[in-house]
Amino acid sequence: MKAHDGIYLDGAWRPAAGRDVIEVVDPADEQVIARVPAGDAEDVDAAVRAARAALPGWAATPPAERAARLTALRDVLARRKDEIAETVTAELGSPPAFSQAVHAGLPITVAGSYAELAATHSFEEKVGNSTVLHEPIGVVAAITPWNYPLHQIVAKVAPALAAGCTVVLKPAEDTPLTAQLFAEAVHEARVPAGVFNLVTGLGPVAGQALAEHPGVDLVSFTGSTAVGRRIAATAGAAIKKVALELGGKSANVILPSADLARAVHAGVANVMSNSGQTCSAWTRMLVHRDRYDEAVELAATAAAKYGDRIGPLVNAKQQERVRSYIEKGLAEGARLVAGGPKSPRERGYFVAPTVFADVTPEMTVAQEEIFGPVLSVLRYEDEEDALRIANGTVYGLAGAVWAADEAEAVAFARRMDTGQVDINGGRFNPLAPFGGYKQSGVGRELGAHGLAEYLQTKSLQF
Ligand code: TXE
Repeated sequence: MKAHDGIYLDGAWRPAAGRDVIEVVDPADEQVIARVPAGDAEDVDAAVRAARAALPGWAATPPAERAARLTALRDVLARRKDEIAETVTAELGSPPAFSQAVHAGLPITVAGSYAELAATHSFEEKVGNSTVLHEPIGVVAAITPWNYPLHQIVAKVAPALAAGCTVVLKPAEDTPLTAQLFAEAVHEARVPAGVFNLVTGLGPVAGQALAEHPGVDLVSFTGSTAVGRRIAATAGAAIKKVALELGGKSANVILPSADLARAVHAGVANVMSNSGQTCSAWTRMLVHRDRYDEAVELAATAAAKYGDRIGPLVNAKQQERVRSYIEKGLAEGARLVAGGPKSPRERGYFVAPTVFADVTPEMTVAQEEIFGPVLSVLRYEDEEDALRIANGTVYGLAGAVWAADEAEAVAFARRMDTGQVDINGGRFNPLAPFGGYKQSGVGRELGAHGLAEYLQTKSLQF
């Protein structure tokens, strides 16, 4: 695959100071498909300097002009959609149709929503005898994961640019090619030099140097809870703002009145999509004991049908991690009704769509984020029990409630400790805030709430 052998710095591709390279692997066949530079602390420093130098000019650029650059960016992403989808499929392994619709499609919508918000948002408001200014927070460090390679980038960079911030992006080492395509798109959209910079590199080297850099005003991170905790601790000591989007263990609560088949099918599809590598995935299905056996049978049949339709996991480490969680589920007494620990193929990092029944709330597979195509089906006695189970993890990112009566589902959703709940299926809304309660994170992405993360307020008193 085509790749740049440099980093995107101050408006051009330049050689990296770091000598190491990252080998990009196609997870479907384990072949190396490209090599990109592994930037080091010196590269990060150069990128932060470029972002800092560009900050005053970009912050002072009228929002309408920032909106025009974001509209141009959206248009480039739309024009290069096929190429983006092919690149995501090559380095993440996702099926082509899913790459087209979601990996390449969603970022166009999100970039477009921020083009509109930049043009319409009030960056100034009157409060009594004061004028409150919403000013860019400054230089943003964006550290992103591989699971939705372009979406994760756009969900940070688009609001940052809309707000008037400048950015240094350190994408995941597994999916740097999509990040390079994004840098090309930013360049084509004529975003001024230094406003956006890309340093590909390893998490503990480039990522850490970026998160710790004194020239960064906000660290926006999406990834594991372990790394998020570390970034928050470092930023806390430096009194620096963070936005963290971490793991999840979301509950799909099927109330007794719900259309069971519909809820179970949607629940299985949600978990298997992107091979389970979705932080908001409804990995715990909660079913009333009277309908439990029927639900388990429906879920097992639905999962078996996925068979070959799901892609591999992103790398060998994730495959091994998911496999060991499946082993743990078996060891702790959960009943396997679909899939299992054995890889369905000789080559590639595949895991079979897996469903566990007789899962109890305290089991590891019901508590920890697995990040693979593994669904746990749990039984509840009554609504209070369902609520206790739904709220009984350290996470609170997303969830779902199903009921015959929408008001009944909403009443339950209000009592859930989680950042987003789909009512009877729900539909994606790029303007609705997304983010976690409890250990699922700090801050929100998307829409005006996402934009607010990149702004700070100043009051002028008259
Ligand atoms: O995450 P990491 P990994 C969860 C999911 C998954 C697990 C491990 O459960 O199984 O995390 O995935 C950068 N300083 N999620 O190992 O390491 C890294 O280079 C600064 C949930 O891939 O957290 C990458 O760019 N940065 C999730 C990013 O952090 C560091 C998405 C994420 O990688 C760093 C992905 C350091 N010391 C994984 N170490 C979600 N919330 O959507 C690594 N990085």
